[in-house]
This record gives sequence, structure tokens and C-alpha cells, in this order.
Amino acid sequence: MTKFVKQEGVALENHVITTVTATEPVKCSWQCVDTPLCFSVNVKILQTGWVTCELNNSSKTADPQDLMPRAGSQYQQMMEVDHCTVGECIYKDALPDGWYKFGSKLIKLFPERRTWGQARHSCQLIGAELVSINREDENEFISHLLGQIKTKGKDSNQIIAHWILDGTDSDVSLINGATYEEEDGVKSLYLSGSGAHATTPAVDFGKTSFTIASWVKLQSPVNYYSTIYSDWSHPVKFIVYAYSSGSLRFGGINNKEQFKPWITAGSPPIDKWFHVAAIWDRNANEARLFLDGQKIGTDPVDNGSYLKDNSHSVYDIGLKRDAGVTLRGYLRDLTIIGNALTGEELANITDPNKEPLDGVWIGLNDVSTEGTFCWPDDTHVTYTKWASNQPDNQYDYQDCVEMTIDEGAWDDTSCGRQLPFVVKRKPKLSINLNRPSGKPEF
Ligand SMILES: [Ca+2]
Ligand SMILES: [Ca+2]
Repeated sequence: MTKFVKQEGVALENHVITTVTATEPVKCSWQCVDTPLCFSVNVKILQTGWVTCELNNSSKTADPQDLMPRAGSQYQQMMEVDHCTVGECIYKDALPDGWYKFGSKLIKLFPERRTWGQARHSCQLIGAELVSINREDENEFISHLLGQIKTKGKDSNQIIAHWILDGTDSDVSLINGATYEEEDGVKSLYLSGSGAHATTPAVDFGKTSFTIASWVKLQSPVNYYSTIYSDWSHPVKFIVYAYSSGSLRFGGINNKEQFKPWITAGSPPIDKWFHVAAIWDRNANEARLFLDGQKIGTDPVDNGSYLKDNSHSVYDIGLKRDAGVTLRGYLRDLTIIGNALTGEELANITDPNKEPLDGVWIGLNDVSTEGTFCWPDDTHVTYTKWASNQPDNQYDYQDCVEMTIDEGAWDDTSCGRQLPFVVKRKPKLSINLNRPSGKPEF
């Protein structure tokens, strides 16, 4: 038996899913019980003695701001959704397939890990969108949902940028015929060796410890300068490349105008994938070069020195810009991390499931205009829940927003991180509600 409570002289505005006419007020309640997604009714007695019933897909519990005075109207709400807080109500409005009703939205946490762009694409495939959050209790509701996923601690490596190089990175530009091709079953950036290359936005990583890492497959014959990633036109900053003669180099120029670090080492394979990592460890005052997780070379760097910055706005994948020479082969998962990784940590970053999990994607972003945050459904940003000192656009490279699992607060972070995501969509009337049914009782 579903119980209803009544309130005279008010009505819930903005949530009417259908209006029906009935012979007496109690039949409005029956109609609500039998209507999927109905949680309350506005009843109005007509002069004929009949009544109109406005069936609402929300309640004054979920949307208290929409309960308005209305003369001659009676508001009826299902008892199940009355007098409960967000935390208590969360499972009362559970729908099939992990969706939860909140006000006029359906919300679901997807635990699989995606970049922000991939997550948004997944939403759009099901006619949905990354969630927008407009109120404190809505934020609280969603942070409750995050209890469904387990965290792996907060000692996360600070991923500044991660380009998968599979065609989903919106800020990677292909130049002179660079393409994305399937290679060994994985979509990768393909450069033919005759001018094709790609660019990323410049990333400010010079003044902290950092790691530049990528998967590479050089195709024979190997070009003399097979540049993996660089900013190497005057005034140069850094370069990571392979020679046709067989070694790898990590070079840079420091704030004292010295070519430091400068490491030439190793023997990368040809026609086979390898993993390269160039590291500047500012605590140990040492630069390192890793091949397939093994340290192959080091170079001491001066205490307090750092990579000299310039005003270049893009960096190059596959191009040694001063010489105009390009790499022949495939690249994948170019990552910049704001600390010096160990060999074991290098092994972990190649597996997205080992990246520590501290939050989930919501829709908020400042991808279009730096510092101007917006929701993907164009709702106005009327409510925010930033964590302390956020948003900080750290490394000039944080344009997507995660909700942190531990406190439910927001932090701008790199869009290329792979996180679970929260989705919202509009209810469809064909969805069956898992709630008690039966005739109403007062
Ligand atoms: Ca930003
Ligand atoms: Ca941030």
C-alpha cells in the first residue's frame, strides 16, 4: 500500500509529466502510483466537481525550490520520498541498470575508466551527457554514488598530460598527412617519415621534476633523427629522439643556457614497440633515460637548474623542427608526469587500471576558453563546489573537472586522465520504477 501525504494551497512547478482529469482527488494518487516516474501530484478541484491531476516526476523533497503557493491546489506526495535526506532516499528511487532518479534527472555512475573526451562520447552514444550539478544536495547525492567504486589511495603520480594518440585527443593536430592507424591491434599515430608529424599544446613542466614517456615503434629504414617529442626550434627547450645508428637521446637546455641534460644511450629495437622515458629528477639533481623500464643512462644536473622556458605555443611529435626531419613509425600514449618516476612506476603508467583513482569525471570544463567553466549541456554555472585552492589550472594544463571521491569536491585536472564518470539523462516514461505499487492510502 503506497501512502500519500497532502499539503493544501501549494503545487510543485516545473515537473509535470502529464495532466489527467479524474472524478475525485484520490484517483489522482492512484494515477501517480500507476505512472512510472511519478512521485507527486498537484490536484485542482474544478467547478464541475471533477479534478485535474498534474503528475510530477519529482517531489518537494528532491526539488524544494519548486514548491510554490497556488490557490485552490492540493499537493500530494508519496510517503516513500518524504522526510528522507539525500543519503536515505538514494536507493528509493533506484531504476534498472544502475540509474538513480534525482529530481528531474536520471543519474548513473559508470565505473569503467575513460579520458574525459571518451567518457563524453560514451554518454552521447546513449543519448545522455556528462552530469551537470546545480545544487548542493545534488552534489551530495552524486558523492554518495561514488561509494560504489573503490579507491587505491591518494599517492597519485601527477599526470600533467596524456595523449593516447588514437584519434580521441582533441588537442593533437595532425600535419602533412599524419594519420591514426591500427598497428598490432591498437590505434596509433602513424608518421610516414616524409614530413608528417603532429603537435600538442605547449605544457609548462620545466620547473618541477618531470617524466616524458611514450610507446614508439620505429619503422625501417629509420630516419636519422627520429624525434619522439620535442620543442626544438630556436630558442630550443627539450628533445627526445632516436638515431638511425641505434641510440636514444634526451637533451635539453637549462636556465644557464647549457645543453644540460644531454644523455645518449641504449639501443631501441626496429619494427618492434618499445617504451621510452626521459626524466629530470630535481631532488636527486639527475636526469635519466629509460628504455622498456630499464635505466640506460644518467646525467648529473646542477642543483636548482631547470629546463629553460620559451614562448612556443606548441610542441612536436615526430619532428625535429630545426632540421625539418621526421620520424617514420608509430607512437602511442605520450604522457608527461610532474614527478620523476621509478622503473616500477613506469611499468604501472602503461596500464591505466594501475593509475591511482581519486575522482570521477563530471561535465564541467574550460576546454573552450581558459578560466571560463561551462557544463556540456549549456546549463548556467550557478553552483560550484571547488576543493580548496581549485581550480588552479596546474601546469597550464587542466581543463576538465573531477569530483574527488574522498570529499565530493571539485578539482580541475588533465582531460587525458582515465577516470570513471557520472552520466545524466532525461527520464523516459517507458522505464519501470522499482517501487512499491498498489492503491494509495491517506
Ligand atoms: Ca583550465
Ligand atoms: Ca587542479
